[in-house]
Amino acid sequence: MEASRTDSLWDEFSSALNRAGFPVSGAVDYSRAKGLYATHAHRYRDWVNSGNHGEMGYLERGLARRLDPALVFPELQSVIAVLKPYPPHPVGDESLRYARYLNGPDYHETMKAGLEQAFSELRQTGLLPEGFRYKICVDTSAVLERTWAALCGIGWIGKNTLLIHPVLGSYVFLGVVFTNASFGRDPVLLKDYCGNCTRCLKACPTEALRSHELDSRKCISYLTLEKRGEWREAIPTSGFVAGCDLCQEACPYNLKIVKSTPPCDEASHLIKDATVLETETESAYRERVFGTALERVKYADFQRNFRATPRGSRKE
Ligand code: B12
Repeated sequence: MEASRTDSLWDEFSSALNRAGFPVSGAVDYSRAKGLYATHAHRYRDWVNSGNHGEMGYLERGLARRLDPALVFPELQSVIAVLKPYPPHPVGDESLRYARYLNGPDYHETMKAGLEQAFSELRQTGLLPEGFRYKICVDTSAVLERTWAALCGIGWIGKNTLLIHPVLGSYVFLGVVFTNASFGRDPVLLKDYCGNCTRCLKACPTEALRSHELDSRKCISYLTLEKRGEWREAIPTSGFVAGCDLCQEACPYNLKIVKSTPPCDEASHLIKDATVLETETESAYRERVFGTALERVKYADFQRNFRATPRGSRKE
């Protein structure tokens, strides 16, 4: 396809994505990004080989597919990346809190629905290329979402390993779409604006972060969300019963967005009343987390997290 046609095709896609709730999107042709992608996929391999993934076996099992994205989507021609901000305000306080991304419906569903909506609109208006096929990946496939998002130019990878958008910060979900269409686009790398700042590294009480790399085994988010069973040693949970935002809270790019975003309600499934959690049964827990991203955390592990916060520090 000639350059002006692929440019206008991408303009149509990006407008439809914007209307579907994704204020920032980008695209890159796989053939043009392959070399750069490979560098980061190799970093991923080294990261897993050094054991940084802890017990997240799916990260090990998906290694070959991450090294070769065509194994995930054989017709791969281009990759689209989108971001969607989530409420940047804290949920709870230092005695008992949840990571912000949990404050709302399950993002796997909402991101997928938004992307489907954009493609359906493009189909209805006859703007989808003939034979257009795609695969939506939101935490659901062996795909390096942050790497693709960075290659599509929708943010840079910060020292806390999160994708940071210069205006929207890092309280954003990512979605990646593999497609069989070409948009004729080169990788666009945003400048890394972290500079000399090391606030996120210092904010992590377990020293899980090295610059641009995370040791999951020490990360409170991993320990509260992904690690099953007993913790080998006590961790300072800082009140987090599910997930952790300490390395994001410290980021200057997020301080700005918190100030400029009006407060929103806290989802009712994020119970912060310690007396309720103290006696919550497994069936009550399952009912409250059903259909939310918190469903990933099993009852026994949620109770483990809850009980790890020193009772005395709780504000009743
Ligand atoms: C496994 C996982 C975790 C693990 C490991 C996290 C980690 N840092 O690796 C745990 C459970 C700890 C975790 C925690 C969180 N997660 Co998580 N997680 C994932 C998942 C499923 C895979 C990430 C992965 O492959 N990690 C392995 C490392 C090595 O890969 P990577 O982080 O992608 O890093 C690569 C890039 O950074 C790249 N790279 C580095 N520098 C550069 C520079 C350039 C120019 C380029 C091109 C690439 C590049 O190289 C690295 C190696 O390939 C992704 C979804 C997905 N499929 O990608 C969500 C995802 C990364 N998580 C997400 C979120 C929201 C979180 C939490 C904020 C949740 C919370 N509040 O508790 C925390 C943040 C903790 C942190 N500092 O990372 C979002 C991140 C959004 C964002 N703005 O970046 C994602 C993308 C899910 C989504 N679809 O929105 N997560």
